[in-house]
Amino acid sequence: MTRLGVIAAGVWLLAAPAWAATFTVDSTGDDPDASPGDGTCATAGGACTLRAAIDEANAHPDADTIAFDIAGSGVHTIVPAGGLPSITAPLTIDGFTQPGSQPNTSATGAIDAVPLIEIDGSSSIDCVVVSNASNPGTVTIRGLVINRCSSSHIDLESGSDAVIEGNFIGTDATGTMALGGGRGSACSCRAAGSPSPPAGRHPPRGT
Ligand SMILES: [Ca+2]
Repeated sequence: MTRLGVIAAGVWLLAAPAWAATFTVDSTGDDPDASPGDGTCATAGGACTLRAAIDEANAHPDADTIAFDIAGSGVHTIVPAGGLPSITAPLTIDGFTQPGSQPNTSATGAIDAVPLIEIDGSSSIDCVVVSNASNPGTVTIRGLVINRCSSSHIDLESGSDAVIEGNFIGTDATGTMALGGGRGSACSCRAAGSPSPPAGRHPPRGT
């Protein structure tokens, strides 16, 4: 290899993306990961729950993905006990990866998105909390139905970098029925610096 080639290879190694993982949720359960940081999403029982996937992703500073492949048709509902772990590292949670789910394809008019992963926050205060200021990188939350959370459906802590797209927030999975939560508003998302969740309905948006 020429000297230039060696230099180029060295630059490539420095610029190569860090190892990123995909953790695939296969259970609507709520158990934590048995061993965060071992690179495998697995509860003590061997399942990969959303809680376990976030545990594992948080233990891994690279930009991971949480996908879904839960057996059975229809909407799959996850009911976290006491709220999910805050997301503290770059991460994409993509509910549209669940088989049968799809993002919205209609630019105008009727919404045809099919979200099949629901987070029922009846037992949560803040349902999804993004707090990755100390691990810079984007957190993307897409393709989820999030409802019934007593405070914020999505809480973006100070310094966090997030993309929120194609979710049904504060409604059922059809996007047509308000299910409450979010301090009484149909949708409640709190961004960094805002003293309280902005009230009002935010129409679901598919992408
Ligand atoms: Ca693990």
